[in-house]
Amino acid sequence: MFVQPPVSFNNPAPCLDDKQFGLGILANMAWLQSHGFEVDGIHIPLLLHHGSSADDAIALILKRSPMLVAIGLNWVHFSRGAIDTARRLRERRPHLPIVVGGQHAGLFAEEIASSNADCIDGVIRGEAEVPLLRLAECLANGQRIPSNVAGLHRSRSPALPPQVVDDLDSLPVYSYRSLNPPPLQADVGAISTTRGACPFSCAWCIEPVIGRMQGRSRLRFHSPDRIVDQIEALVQEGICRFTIQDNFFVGGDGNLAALAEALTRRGVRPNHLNIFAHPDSFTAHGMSALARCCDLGSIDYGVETGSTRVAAINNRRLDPNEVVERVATATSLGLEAYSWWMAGLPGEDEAALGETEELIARTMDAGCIPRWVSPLILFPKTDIHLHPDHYRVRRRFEGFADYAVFSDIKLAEAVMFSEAVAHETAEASRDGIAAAALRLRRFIVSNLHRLRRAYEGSPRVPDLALVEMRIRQSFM
Ligand code: B12
Repeated sequence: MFVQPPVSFNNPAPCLDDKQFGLGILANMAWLQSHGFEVDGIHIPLLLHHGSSADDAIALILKRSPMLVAIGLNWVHFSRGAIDTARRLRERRPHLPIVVGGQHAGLFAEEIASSNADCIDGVIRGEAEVPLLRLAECLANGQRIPSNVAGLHRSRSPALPPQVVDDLDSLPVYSYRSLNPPPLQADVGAISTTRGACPFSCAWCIEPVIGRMQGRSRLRFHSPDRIVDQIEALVQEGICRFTIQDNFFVGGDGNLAALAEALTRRGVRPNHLNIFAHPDSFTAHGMSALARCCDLGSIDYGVETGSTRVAAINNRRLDPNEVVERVATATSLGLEAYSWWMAGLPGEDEAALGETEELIARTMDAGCIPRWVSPLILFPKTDIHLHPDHYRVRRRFEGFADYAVFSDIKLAEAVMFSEAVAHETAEASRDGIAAAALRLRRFIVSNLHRLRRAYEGSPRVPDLALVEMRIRQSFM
């Protein structure tokens, strides 16, 4: 039994989205199923959303008499809910084996396993197919949880390193029908195209670290045909809008053109294909392949900052003129281009914020739609967290318990986000960082006329009212 826990049973309006179906859970379910195990999955936030109580959710899990419960803790904000779900299950069924897994759990595996030994049998660090299969086989044979499962941290015993399935394409395709209740948006699905460490080393990002921690030191890509297999399987489930939000962009034009070719060759035409990218990931070659292979293509660009000085401090390549040129190319090819920005980066002072505003304005003039401004969440094991003095940063959060504050904060409180800002820079206090995010969001709203002007007379005008509503909601 796989469980997507709530953010917290006491926080009905969490600061970050709680309705996602984690691809990691779906992948593990497909894997165990392909090895002959019966799998079931409960998405507690959706059950609560549809009116069930916490007790109903726990009772529903137990009613299925699972042999093993695996609770997903992939994102920071589910911290308290994951542990609380385990505790409620343990109170009702003391001998039921319970493990926790997912990316966030992996970051703090020892701490979680040792502080919650009363309700959790272990925490899986890393990719979980191999350890889960081993656990399922042992439990099915009437054995107890063995002490030598790859990646499984138990209180007091040292863990073996994670073990992964080497051939990525041999993993079975996953289904959005495996978790219940079904997703709120029935026609949208995310596609997993890569696993392993990101080759870039942006100082704030955990992705170079997390891939290695999960047991895969290099970034590995699914083949284009395997990605189309996954898309085809989801089309059968009624999904027609797809998003690729992982490190696919690292493969640049080559991988994008190969995917577009495979889709066209196999007669699979998504209504919408969305891809997350760095501004320099794709040239006109890759972008036109994307535009041709689906009804609507879109690219979400993580631009993050407009300051070349701040980008350099944080080991991120940035050429503002190139950013404008790339987003302009995207929109001229009929793609929707979106931009994402951050506040609170080391080195970000008044002048840098001004440069970010300038780049936001220039990209809007080119038709690129700002999606969001997020204060940096400083995660452990990132270069900034490891070397705060070098970046002139003060860390506010260290362990699992500190980061669990993300479970408590409500959406309305997160508007200022200050409690959850995990660091301070030499240039900005945590209130200053929250204020900087707000300033950039306000700047976007007061410059929406630029977008209207950019789309004047254009045959395909994006829903600018929706754009405005999203940004306005973030500070009202
Ligand atoms: C794609 C993605 C998303 C997609 C989600 C798509 C989806 N439906 O899952 C989107 C864009 C929506 C997203 C959003 C967010 N994300 Co995100 N995301 C990723 C990304 C790039 C890939 C994850 C992925 O799907 N991998 C493919 C699957 C198959 O692998 P996997 O997740 O590693 O899963 C394996 C193991 O972790 C484990 N596992 C996973 N789940 C479970 C569950 C159980 C029960 C068990 C036993 C094991 C297990 O087994 C899996 C298979 O081996 C990662 C970074 C990365 N490169 O991995 C960030 C990442 C996980 N996200 C991150 C963050 C912070 C967020 C946001 C909070 C951002 C924000 N500020 O809003 C939101 C919140 C998500 C939400 N719940 O709303 C952080 C997590 C850090 C943390 N400690 O919390 C990461 C590491 C990125 C980063 N650079 O900071 N994300």
